[in-house]
Amino acid sequence: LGVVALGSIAYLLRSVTFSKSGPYEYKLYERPQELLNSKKLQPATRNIAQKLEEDEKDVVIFWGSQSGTAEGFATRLARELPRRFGIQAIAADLSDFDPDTIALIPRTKFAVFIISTYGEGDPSDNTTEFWNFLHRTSDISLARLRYFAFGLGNKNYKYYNRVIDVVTALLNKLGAHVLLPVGHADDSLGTTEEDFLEWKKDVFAALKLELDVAEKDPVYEPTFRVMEDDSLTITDLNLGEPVQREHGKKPNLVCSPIRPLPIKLGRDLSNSADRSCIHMELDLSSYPEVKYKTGDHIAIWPMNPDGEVHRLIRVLGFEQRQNTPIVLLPCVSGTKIKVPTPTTILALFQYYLEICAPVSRETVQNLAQFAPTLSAKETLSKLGKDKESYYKLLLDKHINLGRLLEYSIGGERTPWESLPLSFVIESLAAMQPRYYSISSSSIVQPRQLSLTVAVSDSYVNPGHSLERIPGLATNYMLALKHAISADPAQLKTRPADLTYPLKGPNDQLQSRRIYAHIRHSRFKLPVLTSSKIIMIAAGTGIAPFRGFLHERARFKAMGREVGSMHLFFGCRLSGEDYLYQDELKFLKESLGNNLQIVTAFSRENPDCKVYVQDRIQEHAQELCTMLMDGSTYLYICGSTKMARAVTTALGNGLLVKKNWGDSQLRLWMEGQKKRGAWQEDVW
Ligand code: FMN
Repeated sequence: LGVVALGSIAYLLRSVTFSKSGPYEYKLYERPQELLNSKKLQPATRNIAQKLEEDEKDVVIFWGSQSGTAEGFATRLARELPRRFGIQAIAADLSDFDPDTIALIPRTKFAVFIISTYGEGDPSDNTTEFWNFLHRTSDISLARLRYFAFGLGNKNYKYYNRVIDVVTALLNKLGAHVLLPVGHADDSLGTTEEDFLEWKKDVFAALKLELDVAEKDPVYEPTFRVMEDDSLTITDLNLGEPVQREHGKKPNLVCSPIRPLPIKLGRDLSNSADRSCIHMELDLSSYPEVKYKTGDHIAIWPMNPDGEVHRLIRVLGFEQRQNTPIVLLPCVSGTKIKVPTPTTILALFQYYLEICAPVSRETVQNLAQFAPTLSAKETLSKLGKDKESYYKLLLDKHINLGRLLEYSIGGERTPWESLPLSFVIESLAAMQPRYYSISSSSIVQPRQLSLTVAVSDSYVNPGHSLERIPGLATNYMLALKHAISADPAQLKTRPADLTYPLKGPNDQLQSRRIYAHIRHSRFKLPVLTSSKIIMIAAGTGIAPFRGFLHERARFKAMGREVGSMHLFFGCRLSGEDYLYQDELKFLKESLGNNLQIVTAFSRENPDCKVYVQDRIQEHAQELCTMLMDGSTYLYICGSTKMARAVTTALGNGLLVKKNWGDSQLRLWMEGQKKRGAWQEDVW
C-alpha cells in the first residue's frame, strides 16, 4: 500500500511540476499534433562554439541586460542579419554559456557583445558570471576571437558605460580582436535607440566586407509561429502569472521567488493635490521562502492599464480572439521566446509585454509593410525615415504601439489585420519588474515589509496641451491603494483614473495581492550598531533610511550601544511631501541625541531654493571630520543628480579640510566604497 501511495503521490507531483514548468518547454512537443514527430529537446549545450557549429550560425550576439534594452537590441540584430545579409546569427544570454568557451569560437565566426551598466558601474545579473570570469582569468588565449561591442549606459551616472569598457579591455588583454571602435549609448540624452542604429550601420558595413555578402531588402520572417489551439483549457495556460528568469547554472541567490503577496495597508503620504506617494505594507507570513534584509529592494510586477490593452486589441482586430488559447512555437529549435506559452492575446498584452513603451523608429519602418491602407503605409514610411519628425511625434504624443497604429490609420476604422502577432511580440519588450527600496526593517518586521513609492507621471508637449505619460507600476499601485483604502480621507488626493484587472490572472491576486519578489542588495547598515552613520536622501530616497532608523531604535530599546545618526532629507514643502514626518518625530524621541535630522525644503521660500546638497555644504566641516574618523558610514539614496551634487559638496569639503588634490580625493572615495563605508542607492 505504501509503495502504491508513494507512487501515486510522485505521479501527481509530476503533473503539478510539469504542467506549467516555464515559458519554453510547456507541452510544445505534445501539441499541436504536427509537432509530435519533432525531435525531443536536448539539454542545451553551454559551449558557445559547439552551439554555433550545431545550429550553423556565423555570429553570436551576447547580451547582458538588467531591464531588457540590451536584450532587445541583441534579438533585433540576430533577426536582421539573416534577413538583410543571409548571415545566420543567434542572440545569447551571457549567462547561458560557459564563459571560457568563447575561446573556442573559430576565426571564421564573429561575436558581438551588447552589455549595459548597472548599480554603480556594475554588471547586470546575467553578466556577473562572465564578468567574474574575465577578472580572474589570465591564462587563456582569445586570439581567435573577433568581435564587435556596444555598451548601454547613462552619463548621469559616475561610472558611465563602465561594464562594456572593462569587458572589452579584458577581452583585448587576452588577445581578442575588436573589429570596430566600441559603441556607447547614452540614456541621459534619450538617444539609446539612435546610438544603437548608428553603431549597427557600421557593424553591417564591416560584416559585409568581412564576409563578402550582398545586402538585400529584408523580408519579414517570424522567429516563431503562433498557433491557436482550442483544445487547451484554462489550467494549461499562462494567463499572466509572472515568470522569473534564471541566470546561469547556479541557483538564484540574488532574488527570492515571485509570490502574490497580500497587501496589508496602503496609504498616501503626500498632502499634495496632484502628487501621490504611496506607503504600502506587504504580508510575508504565508511565504517563508520570501525573506528580506533591511536595505534590500522589492521588485513589483506591474500590469498594463485596461485602456491601452484594449486599444491595442482593437486596432489589431483581435476582439474576437483575445481569449483564444495560443501556442508559440520556435521556428528553429532552441530559440528562446520571451513570453510564456501557451497563453492568450489578452494575457500577452495585459501582463507579459511592455505595450506602453515608446516604439523604436526601426519598428515604425518595418511596420509599414503590413499597413492596412496606402495612406497608413505612407505615413509610417515617412515617419520611420525622418528622425526629427518621429521624435517630435514621440514627444508630443508619447507614441506606444497601439497609439502609433491608430495614428497611422487616422479616422479610419480599418484594423491592422495583416500584422502578424509574432511581429507584435518580437517588437515589444517583455514585461520587466520595477524595483523599489524596502522601507521597513527586517529586524523589526521580519514577516512584513513596506515600500515607499512616488506615483511617477511625466508630461509631454509642455506648454501646449499637456499629455500625461502615466508611470506603469506606480499607477497600478495607486489603483490598488484606492481599492483597499477604507478611509475616505485617504481618497482626498488624486484619483486613480486608470483601471486594471486587480484580481489578476485566474483571480490569483484577489483579496488585494500584488506579484513581487525580493532582490538582495549591498546597501546595508554597518555590522556594528555602534558605528556612526550619515544618511542623505531626497524624496522617496528616504525609504531605506526609514528601515535603518527603525532598526537602530529597536537596538537602542534592547539596550545595545547605538552610534550617532545624521539624516539629511530634502523635499519640496514641509506641509506637503515631508515623508514620514510624524514617524521621524517619534524616532527622534526614541533615539534622542543619537539622531540629528536636517531638512531642506526647496519650495518653501520662492526667493531662495534650498536643496539637500546645500545643507551638506553648510555642515561640511562636521561631516568631513566624521568621515575621516574611519568608523562613519555614509549613505546616499535618491536621484543621480542629487547624489552627484552631494558628492561634489562633500568632495569640496574634503579637498579644503585635507588639502588634497583631485586624485587623492578620488582614491579616498574609491577606498571608502570598496570597504562599504560609502554606499549609494540611486536611480
Ligand atoms: N549607466 C551607467 O553608465 N553607469 C551606471 O553606473 C548605471 N547605473 C544604473 C543604475 C540604475 C539603478 C539604473 C536604472 C540605470 C543605470 N545606468 C547606468 C543606466 C543603464 O545602463 C541604462 O538605462 C541602460 O539603457 C539599461 O540597459 P538594460 O535595459 O539593457 O539593462
